[in-house]
Amino acid sequence: MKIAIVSDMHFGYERFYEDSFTQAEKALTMASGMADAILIPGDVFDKRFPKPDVLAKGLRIFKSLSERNWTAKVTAYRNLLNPSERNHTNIPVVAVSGTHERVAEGKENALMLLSIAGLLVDTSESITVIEKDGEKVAVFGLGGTSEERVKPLLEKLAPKPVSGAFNIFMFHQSTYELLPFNDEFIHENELPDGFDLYIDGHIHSKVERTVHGKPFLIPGSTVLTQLKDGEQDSKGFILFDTSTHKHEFIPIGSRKLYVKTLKLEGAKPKDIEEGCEREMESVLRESAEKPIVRILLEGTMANGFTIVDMPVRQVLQRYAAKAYISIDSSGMESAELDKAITDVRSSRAGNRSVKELGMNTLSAKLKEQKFTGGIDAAALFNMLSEEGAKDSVIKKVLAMLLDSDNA
Ligand SMILES: [Mn+2]
Repeated sequence: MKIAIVSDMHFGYERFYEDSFTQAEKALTMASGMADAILIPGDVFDKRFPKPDVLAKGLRIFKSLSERNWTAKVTAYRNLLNPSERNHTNIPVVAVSGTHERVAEGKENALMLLSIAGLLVDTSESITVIEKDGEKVAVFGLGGTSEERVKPLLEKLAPKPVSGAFNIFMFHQSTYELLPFNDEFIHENELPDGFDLYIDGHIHSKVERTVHGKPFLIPGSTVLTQLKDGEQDSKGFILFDTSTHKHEFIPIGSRKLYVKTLKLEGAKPKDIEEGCEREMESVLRESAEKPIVRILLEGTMANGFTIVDMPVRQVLQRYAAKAYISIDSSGMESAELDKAITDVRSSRAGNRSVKELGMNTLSAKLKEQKFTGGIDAAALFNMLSEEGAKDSVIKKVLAMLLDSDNA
């Protein structure tokens, strides 16, 4: 059987709202033409409570997917936490919920809506068997959950391969080996043993590894969510063949990302503007579709200029219609800014600015209250903030304020 793995579609993702639907639809349509079954390891929806517009668009995409001519069928389903739960379709589109769909325990999530509508089988904490021409593929699913729940849940569910089937373990978590900075993440050798293939979601870029000597595959998201170097390749899905145990990545031709680093020394605002324009023009020459561009500014500003003088807004406005452009100026240093930071840090300057701030706030508040008493804000502030200001002083000031109110 040929299995397509399509993950992390994030329907309704705000930054690239349309892409979240069109690119997922492209992946699912291509996958349905190449595979006997489609497996989805989580995050179909971007938000826990998707808006009706997002739900409707998602329903339409899965509705047309369900109407394709599927020869493979789901022939068995068993929910291990809730034995009375059943599947609502035999269409071989099988998913688990992701961390973005997670709701309180015992509540129904957005993915379940697709399942109840009979458009896919939700195999979270369940086993689903797909059959075609006598060949069986069993999918054990674990929905995305908080890291500390993974191991106890696996102990409770005790996932076991189904005999006579090609067994897949599908989940939606980080593993310690992929992100080795959090010891709570499950280690790959703690994943249940005895499966023929491990499929994971959650990670938005493609991963190809082995677990217990078997392939461990993550296709990555179908929509771009991280505008960083290394994300310039097209998004896509994985096609796995259960007879050869081989897989390939199928790119979908997603919207292109360009990450450009602009190195500048002693730069004036004009240099930055011209540099950004040069990069933008070269990107726009080679991209047919509105591209995603991230420009990283690195280096130093000319003397007398700070980050505030950078013409970032002008460049963003000029290209807003032609590209999804963002500029990261955190790599720029300026002598002026360094001096300003030193000034703020020195206690004398720091005290003075805090006092000024306090006085301005008091003055604004008094104006707001239409205070017209015969004392100015500065004098009042000094009386109140005087070291060891006594209750009697505060009472006097209050009385004065009340008097002026009554006047
Ligand atoms: Mn995700």
